Amino acid sequence: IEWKLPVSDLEKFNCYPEGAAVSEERCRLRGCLWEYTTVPDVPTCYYDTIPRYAASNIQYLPTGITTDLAHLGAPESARAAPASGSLSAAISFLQLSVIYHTENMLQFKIFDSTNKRYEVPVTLNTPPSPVGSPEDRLYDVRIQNNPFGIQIRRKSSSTVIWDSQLPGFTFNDMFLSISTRLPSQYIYGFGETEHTAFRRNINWTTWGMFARDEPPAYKKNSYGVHPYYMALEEDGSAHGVLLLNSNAMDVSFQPTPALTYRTTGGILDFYMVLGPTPELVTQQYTELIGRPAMTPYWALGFQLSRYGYQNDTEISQLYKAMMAAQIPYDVQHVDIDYMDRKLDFTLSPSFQNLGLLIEQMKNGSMRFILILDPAISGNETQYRPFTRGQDNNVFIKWPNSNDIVWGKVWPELPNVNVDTSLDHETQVKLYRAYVAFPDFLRNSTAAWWKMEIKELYANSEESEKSLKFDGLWLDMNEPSNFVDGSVRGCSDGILNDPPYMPYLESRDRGLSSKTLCMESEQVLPDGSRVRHYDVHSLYGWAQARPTYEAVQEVTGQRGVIITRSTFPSSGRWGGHWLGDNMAAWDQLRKSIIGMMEFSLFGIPYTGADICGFFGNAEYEMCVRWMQLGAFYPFSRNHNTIGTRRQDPVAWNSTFEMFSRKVLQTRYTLLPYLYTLMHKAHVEGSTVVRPLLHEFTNDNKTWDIDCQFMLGPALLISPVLESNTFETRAYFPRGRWYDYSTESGSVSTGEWKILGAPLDHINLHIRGGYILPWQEPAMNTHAR
Ligand code: MIG
Repeated sequence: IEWKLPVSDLEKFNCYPEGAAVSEERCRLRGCLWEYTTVPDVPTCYYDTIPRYAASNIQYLPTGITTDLAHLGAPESARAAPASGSLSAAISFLQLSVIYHTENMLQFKIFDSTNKRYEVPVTLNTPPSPVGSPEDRLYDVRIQNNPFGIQIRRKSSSTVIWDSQLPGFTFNDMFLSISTRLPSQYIYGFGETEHTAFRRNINWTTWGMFARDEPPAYKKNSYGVHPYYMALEEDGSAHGVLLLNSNAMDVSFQPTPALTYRTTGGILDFYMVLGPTPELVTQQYTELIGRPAMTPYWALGFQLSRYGYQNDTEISQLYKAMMAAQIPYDVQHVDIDYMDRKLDFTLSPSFQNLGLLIEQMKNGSMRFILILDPAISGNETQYRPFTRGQDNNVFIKWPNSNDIVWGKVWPELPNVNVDTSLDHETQVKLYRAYVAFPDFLRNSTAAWWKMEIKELYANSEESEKSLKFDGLWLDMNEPSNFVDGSVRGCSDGILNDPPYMPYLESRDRGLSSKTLCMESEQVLPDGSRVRHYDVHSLYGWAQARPTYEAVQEVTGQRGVIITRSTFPSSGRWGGHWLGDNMAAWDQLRKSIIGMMEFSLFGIPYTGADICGFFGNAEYEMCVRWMQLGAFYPFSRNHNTIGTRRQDPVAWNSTFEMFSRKVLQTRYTLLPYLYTLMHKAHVEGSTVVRPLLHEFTNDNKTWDIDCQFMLGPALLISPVLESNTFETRAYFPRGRWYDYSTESGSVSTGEWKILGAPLDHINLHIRGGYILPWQEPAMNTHAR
C-alpha cells in the first residue's frame, strides 16, 4: 500500500481541461488522479507528479543551455486503453534550447528534435549571437531533471520568476501544455479580451486566444491574439513573458499562484524580458517585437466616423457643422457605405462626389481615412481586384487544390434589392456574394494588394473616382466570415474540432466558426505551405504591413493605418481601435483597461469608439466619454448604422461647448502627445501609461485602472459613472498641479475627492516636468 499525503487544492493542475465530459473513469484512464472537491473551480481530475519526460544531456554553455527530453511512455494507469483519453499523440523526443540573447532578455524553446513542426513566421529582433557578459545578466537558469522543469531566477533578489517543475507538462502533436509558478498575484496582459480590471483575476480563471470577430465581452476571445503578460514581483521588479505561438490556445490561472498554457499546435517558444521596471519591460519587449510606427501629427487630431452615412453630402454637412461650431477636428473616416455593394475598391452611386469632397476638405487641411475589408467578391465578371488577384494567385485555396475557399462577408451580389429589415442570416443567404480571402502571407498578395490600393488612390481610368485618402482602416481581418468555414462547410474534422478545444467562443462550434476552414492552405514567402489552423491568428498581422507600406507609397507621406486583428509586432505598422463596444457607462472604464493592455502589447496608437458603437448614446454619457476620449491617442467618435447620431454637433450648443473645451485642451497638449508617440517609436516607452509604470514603489498603484497617465507627467482622472459630479482619484507621492487652476499641492500618496462638474475633466501635471504645448486651433495644420 502506498500512502500519499493529501494534495492541497492549490497544487492541483487540471488534467481534464475539456471540462464537461470529465468523470472519474475517464480521468483515471488518462492516468490522472481523481478527488471530489466542494471548492468551486478546483479541478477534480488532476495530474500526478510522475514525470512524463526525462531530461538528459543537460549542457550548460556560456550563452545558454541545451537539453534533450525523452517521453517516458504513457502513465501505467493509462496504458490499458491508450487511445481513450489521449489528446493526440505524444512527441517522443524533444529538445530544449535556452538562449541568453542579452543581459535582460532570454529565450527558451522546446521543440521536436526529429521533425520540424510549424513555427510562427514572425521575425523577432534578437541579436545574431548572444551579447552581454554573464555577470551582467539579470537572470540565471537551471534545468530540473526529475520531473523536468525550467527555473529562472532574478539574480538581484533571488526571486524565482519562472518555475515549470510542475505536473502536466505535455508535448503532443495537437495539445501542448506547460505550467509555471508565478512570483506574485500581480499579472497584467494576455489578449485580446475584455477584462474587468487591468490586473488579471487569478482565482481559477481561463482565457482563450484565437482571432475572432467577436465584440469584446468578458471572457470572450476577441479580434487579436497577444500571448504576453507582464508580472510584478513582490518587490516591484517587473518582467514580461511572450509565448510565440499562433495556434488556438488558452491560459489558466490558479491562486497557487500559477499559470498553465494550453495550445493546439506549434512549439513552445518563450521569450522573457527582465526590466526591471515595468516601463523597461515594455521597452525591451518592443525592442524584441519591433517598435511601434510613428504616427503623423494629424493622426493625433480628433476624428469622426460612423457606419451608416447615407451619402457624401451628409459628410459634407457634418464637416460644415463642425466648422461652424468651432470644434477641433482633423480626420474624417468613411466606413463601408462608400463602396458599391460593399465591394472593396469601388464607389457607391451615393458617394459619387466623395473624391471631390475629400479634395475640398483637404484644402481645409482635413485628412481622410477609408475602410477596407479583406474579402474580395468573386461573383463579378468585370471586377478587376478579383481578376487581377486570380492572375496573381493571391487567394486562399483548399489544400493541394486550385479551388478557392469561398466565404461570404459584406460584398453583395449584383442586381439585388437589399431588404435590410430581414435578419442577418437571411440577408447572408439571399444577398451576399461568394468572396475569396487574400493570403497576405504570400509575397504576391502584398504586391497585388498594393496595386489595388494605388488604383483606389489614383484611378487610372476615371480620375473623379480617385480617393485621396491619408490613412486606411482595416476591418474584418480575423478573418471574419459570415458562413462557418466556407460556403460548402469544411472537410477536416480533426483540424476544425481538435482533440483539445481551448476555452474559446467557438468551443461548441468548431474553430472554423465565423472564419475559414482550418485546413485551408496558405503559403509563406519561402514557398512552404501552412494550414490556416496554424496561421489563422496571423491574418490581420500579415495584412498590416503591405497596407501600411501602400499608404506610404501612394501618398508619399508618413500615413497611418488602424487594424482590428493584431498579433505581437503589429504595432510596427498600425494602431488599433478597441472594436465594437456599447454605448453604456461601464464601457468607459473598460476602454482605459483596453488601452493599458495595448500599451503593454506595443501598440500605443489606441482608443475606443467614443460614445459607443452599438446602441444609442445618451447625452451625459457621451459628454463624459468625449472628455475621456479627448485623451485617447486614437481619438475617434464612431457608431453603428441605425443608431442615433452622437458626434459633437448632434446634440445642443452646450454639448458643443463641452466638446470644444476638452478638445481644445487636447490640442493644447498635442506637442506633448506627439513627443510621447515619438518616444514610443524610438524607445518603445508607453503613451497611455498605467500609474504603476511611474510609481511602482507604491503598490497602491498596482490596481489602479480608473485613472491613467499620458507619459510620465499627465494624470487623467475621468468621471466614469452617471450622475456623478465628483471623482475619487489617487495621487501618488509628489507634487501635482491642477491643469485648470494651475494650483499645486503635495500628496503623500492619497485618495482625494475632486469636483467634476459636467464641463470638467480632472487633469493633473506632475511636479518637476515641463510639457511642450501650444495654442489650440481648429486642426493640427492651422496655426
Ligand atoms: O460587421 O464596417 O468593428 O467599426 O463600423 C461589422 C462596419 C463591420 C465592424 C467594425 C466597425 C465598422 C463595421 N464593421
